[in-house]
Amino acid sequence: MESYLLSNEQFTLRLKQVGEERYHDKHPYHIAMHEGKLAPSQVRAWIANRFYYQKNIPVKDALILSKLPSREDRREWIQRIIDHDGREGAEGGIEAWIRLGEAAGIPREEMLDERHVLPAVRFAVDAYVNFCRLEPWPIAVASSLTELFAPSLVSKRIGVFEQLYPWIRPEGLAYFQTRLHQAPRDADHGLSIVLRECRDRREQEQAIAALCFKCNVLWALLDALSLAYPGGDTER
Ligand code: AHQ
Repeated sequence: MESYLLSNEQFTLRLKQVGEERYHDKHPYHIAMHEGKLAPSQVRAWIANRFYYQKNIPVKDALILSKLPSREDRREWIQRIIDHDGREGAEGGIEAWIRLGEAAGIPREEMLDERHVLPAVRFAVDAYVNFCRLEPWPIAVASSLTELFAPSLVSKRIGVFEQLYPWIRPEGLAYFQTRLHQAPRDADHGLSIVLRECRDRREQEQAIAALCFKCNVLWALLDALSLAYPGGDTER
């Protein structure tokens, strides 16, 4: 493997290439979703399973927060936890995702008791949380950089749900609207940390591998759903 340090531009390009090759917008389940081909049961399964991912985001962010050495980085990073857990007067993303479930006909208790969460989804999400628990903090931050690719996917998804899944009450889409400004803000901060902290080629390659790992986490979640909820156009 080459050992020279990548420039910031080269490093950023390598990170973005990971998304171009492996981000979950290219998974057959998402492609079928975007073509309006998912049955309500498949959409509800996606919402109920993704809830397990969403509720663990502030947990993994708290694990990363505990390792950030600078006050400046902690002051920015803590906002991610508040975005999901909410605060007095602002319910937060976890509550908004529960409301997405209710808007799609999934009772709140069925979201909260995780009865629909598939074993492989649990394993993939738990692997992500443990990755952030155990890896050096710049590498854990690098695994969040799938957010570089999220805004275009989420903005497309809003239109898809409005037009192709009108049976989902529109107020359920509020979560996705908030991500349109939260994700770019988070991605900018995460990328600045990774570019600043990965000071040799080995660390740069570790950060790129961390982003591949995270793409695999998101991909595995949809693989599990494809297996458990086949039919329609999610056949691989
Ligand atoms: O709603 C999402 C979210 O809050 C986050 C946090 C971030 C991270 O720190 O890993 N990743 C992420 C993502 C969210 N939504 C996913 C989607 O498809 O709606 C995309 C996912 C991501 O791209 O990592």
